[in-house]
Amino acid sequence: VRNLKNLNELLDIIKQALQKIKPSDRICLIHHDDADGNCSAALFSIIINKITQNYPILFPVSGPNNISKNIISKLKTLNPDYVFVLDLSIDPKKINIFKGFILDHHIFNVDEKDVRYLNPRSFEKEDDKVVPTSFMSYKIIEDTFPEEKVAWIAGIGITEDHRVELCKEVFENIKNENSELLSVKSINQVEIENSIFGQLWDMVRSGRMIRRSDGARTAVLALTECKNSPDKFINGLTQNSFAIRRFYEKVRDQTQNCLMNVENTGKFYSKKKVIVYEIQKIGINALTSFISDKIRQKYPEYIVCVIGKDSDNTKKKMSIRLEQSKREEDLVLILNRIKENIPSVKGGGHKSAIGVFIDFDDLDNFFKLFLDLV
Ligand SMILES: [Mn+2]
Repeated sequence: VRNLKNLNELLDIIKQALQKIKPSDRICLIHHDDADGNCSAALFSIIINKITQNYPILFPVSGPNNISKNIISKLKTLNPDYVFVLDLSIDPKKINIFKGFILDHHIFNVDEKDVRYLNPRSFEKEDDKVVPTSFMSYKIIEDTFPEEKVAWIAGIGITEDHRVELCKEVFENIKNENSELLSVKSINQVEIENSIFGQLWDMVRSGRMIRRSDGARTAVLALTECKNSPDKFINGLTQNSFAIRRFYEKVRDQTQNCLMNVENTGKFYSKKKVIVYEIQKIGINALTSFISDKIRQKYPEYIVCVIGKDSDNTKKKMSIRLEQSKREEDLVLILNRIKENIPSVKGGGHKSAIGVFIDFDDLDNFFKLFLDLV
């Protein structure tokens, strides 16, 4: 973590690091498998291809603790010249045998002295003003290779991370580069989610939902393949985007029933405006997070809690969402208060979106406290 003054300084450090890459260098990218991480990986793939004429080798992972021994040993075998990590708050020590950096925007717990870990939170303390990784990746490509019209890729990651207003300039660029994609009256989170960018977000995350890390990799390859023609991505007209289009349709079809059930089987707490909904397991990953986003879009006045159905019934995964323009609560603050009272509760996230892991037996207590704190 460096003592950075502002975003420009952070971006300059990355640009300088990228300038050292030689055309013959081999590069690996470890990235978060959500839409922000996938879009960041696609943007870096485009940058690296410009420099080396080759694409990096991709390692999508589902979280900072999921960089397995298997991945590290694969990296050792590949022996790349650089390893770059995107959108994950991992300890730089884990990859210190390689040259490279970690570009992240999550709340971090990393050795303060390690200069290879770059995070805008080191100079920006206000959560709402912390930019997503795909925004930073885009700023680098915009400065270094302005001929690449790839604002639309960054727009997808920014939409997922709820930073549309903060990163308005990217959507202004999309208007200029691909006017057919943006017909919204004003650029704000709700309108963008309801535009084609809502569908693009679903397409990019459908990869990991159907095929886990292989699917996330397919999403990155599809974005990279279609960098100059988002219409090809949307319609699945290249090899990888064709696969993504099929994953997307599968997710759409399989979640439809689930979403129609909310009105009948969800618990609506009308005084506090909270919905609690438990889903049945269907063979899709990251389902609670997807379903909770969808319910939030349908009931923006409500705080939405979605409980997943696990194979063993001792632990539960939950996704909780709220619409920032309608609700004042800070879900991270609420979660921290609950953690003080119920030790089995784990998880974290952003003000408007958290993931929670909890012992099944503590579930009732959790919601008693949660409703009190709302
Ligand atoms: Mn992110």
